[in-house]
Amino acid sequence: MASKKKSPRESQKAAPSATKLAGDRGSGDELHERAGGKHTALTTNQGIPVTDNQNSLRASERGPTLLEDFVLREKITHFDHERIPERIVHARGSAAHGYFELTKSLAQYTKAKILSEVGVKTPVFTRFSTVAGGAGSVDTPRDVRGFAVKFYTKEGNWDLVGNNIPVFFIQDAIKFPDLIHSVKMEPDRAFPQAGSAHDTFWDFISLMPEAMHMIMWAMSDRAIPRSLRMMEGFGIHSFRLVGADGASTFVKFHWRPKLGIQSTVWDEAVKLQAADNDFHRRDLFEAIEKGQYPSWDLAVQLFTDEDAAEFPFDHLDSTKLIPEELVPLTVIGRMVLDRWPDNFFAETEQVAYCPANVPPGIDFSNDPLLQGRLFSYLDTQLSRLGSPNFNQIPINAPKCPFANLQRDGHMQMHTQKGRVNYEPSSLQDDSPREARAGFSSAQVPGDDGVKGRIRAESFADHYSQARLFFRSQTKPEQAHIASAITFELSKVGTAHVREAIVGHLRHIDPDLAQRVATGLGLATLPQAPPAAVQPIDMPPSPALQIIGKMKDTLVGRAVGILVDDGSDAGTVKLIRKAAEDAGATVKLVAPRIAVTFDAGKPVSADGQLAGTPSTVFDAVAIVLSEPAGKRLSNNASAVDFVRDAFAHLKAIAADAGGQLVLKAGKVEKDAGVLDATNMKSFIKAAKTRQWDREPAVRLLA
Ligand code: HDE
Repeated sequence: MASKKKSPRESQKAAPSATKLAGDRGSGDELHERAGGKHTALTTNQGIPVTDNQNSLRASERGPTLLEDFVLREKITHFDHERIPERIVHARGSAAHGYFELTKSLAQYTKAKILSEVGVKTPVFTRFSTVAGGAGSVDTPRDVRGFAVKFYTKEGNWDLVGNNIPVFFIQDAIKFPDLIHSVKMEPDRAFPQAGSAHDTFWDFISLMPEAMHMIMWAMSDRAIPRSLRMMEGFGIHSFRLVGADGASTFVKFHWRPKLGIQSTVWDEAVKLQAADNDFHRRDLFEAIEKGQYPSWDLAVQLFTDEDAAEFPFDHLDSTKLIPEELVPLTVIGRMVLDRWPDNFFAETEQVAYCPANVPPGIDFSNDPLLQGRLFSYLDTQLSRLGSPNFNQIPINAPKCPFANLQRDGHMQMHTQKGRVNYEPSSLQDDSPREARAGFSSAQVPGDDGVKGRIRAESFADHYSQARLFFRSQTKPEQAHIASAITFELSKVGTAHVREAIVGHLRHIDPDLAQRVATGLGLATLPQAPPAAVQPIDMPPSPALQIIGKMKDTLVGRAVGILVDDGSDAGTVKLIRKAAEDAGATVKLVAPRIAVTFDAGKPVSADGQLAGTPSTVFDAVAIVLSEPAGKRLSNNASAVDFVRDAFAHLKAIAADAGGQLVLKAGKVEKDAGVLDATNMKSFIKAAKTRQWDREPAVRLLA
């Protein structure tokens, strides 16, 4: 140790005298040498070369710092202003660059080039987010996920700002601030962070029957996704596709993940919050780094005004979806995310989406929720990014030519030349003029109704689609919904709020209401509130399930193998090969990061057991020598590793040593607990979850 060369910072701490310090400090000396002379010179923002970035300018050896020190002042002032306001909603997010490629033209419906030029690759920037938590909150709470895509089209930016759930809590934008206030941390106590399981949220919901359909989704496993790569996305509102003649067709947009849709189970989601705050962000980053580019199909539902008139609900009401059994989905293209941002702040933080950004050929519907959004996003960017010139930030700027006569403002980045800054004008040949062809609104006749704060009669049915969703689920999914509502209401201290929610559930499904009432220990079923419209039974839609739609694949999933000194190298190799052949990533977990297998070969593990629980994998294998098996049977992390994998319904393979840990974890043999040599069955089991096991491992409502 004594002979080890110290870093400049270490030398400074240890330096006994200022004379020594002076000798050490020159960044021109040791730091430059280490840099091998390849680094650019450090300068201030004014370009003045900085020769000492370690010591501020002082009046004397031990005297005060001088105000004159512009290097220090500039550096600290900039640092003091590094943060901008986080988004009021969707503050925590992760994003990636990629492209969209159209595979089927919609030219007969729209003049939008992006939807009619097959084979053209359009750059995109896609940001996924949670809604309620702050920017520093965790990735895996129960929450809706944002799914926002900015297409840099030839005709201007198109932002499809959607969610991973096809409906929303409220019908009218005027309620949005109240909804968000209720779900965010309570204003007096400032908790809970990033969670809906508290009184104010459920109080608001109990008074908002229109939220019941969305509540079914938010309490389903859709709100605890396994990966951002395994989420569906929805534009939610109806939009219009507009042809050159102004005629229009309604459209709903859907993203379908190529890896299939997959979620976690609740206990796993809770434990993931402890295991890895950045679970989803890391997963997206690692997949892109490995070249396993996440990708989605873009599909549309197209329908006319006449079709819409036949629906047993109003499609302009964002609390309703159009079952795909009623209007089928047509896949029209795919999105591939293949590049991680170079800088989180410059891109992911500063990107400004806005549903009002649509190219010619796409237009809005009269959905009152969408109409409010058309105002909100531009407005919020002004306070978040601080200047009307936020569109000049590279991530927000269109990649097609753009020109107008908007001028000046804070942080204007362009030197706008010429004498003419108005239109019409006749003084300058190259000043921008109205385009001959460009954005034009759909030709839709206005109605002569009476102005007023009105809700259409057709928005009055609040329960039929909640019932449709619940009754379309598999048994385990129904149990998860009932359990999630029971859990959330158990966190609500106000009895009348809990009872009011159970009252609403009676309109959705009496059995669901009874299960939640029993879970809450209610002696009698509370009254159902009066319903403006009696709910109807719609044909079940299996497309609303997760379990029924999971893909039979291990691609994009992860298998963890618990090993230790003496593990059988052959067995590990066999499992690795089987899992990798099926498309999975394999990671070794061990009590120490360096282990030696039976063949005497040193191996580095990918994760240390104490910090790598089985929650971060989709299936696990335990390969241990007998002595290691005995040793780890007394290790809480190892026992939790297998017990959690079992409780989270994952496939488990174990050899003889591994069986000892299974025994310690009271893991019983079942169709998903297999011998380490039975790779065919293990891989088959790993592709799904062992739903039949669930009643044996947890009490569900
Ligand atoms: Fe948003 N929403 N929202 N929202 N929203 C924002 O814009 C708003 C709604 C959605 O990754 C804000 O830039 C209102 C529905 C996403 O940067 C803000 C209403 C859907 C994102 C805003 C809604 C969304 C936002 C906050 C009720 C699904 C994150 C920061 C009418 C279709 C985008 C910002 C990103 C962000 C307002 C409802 C999706 C305040 C007023 C419905 C994915 O403008």
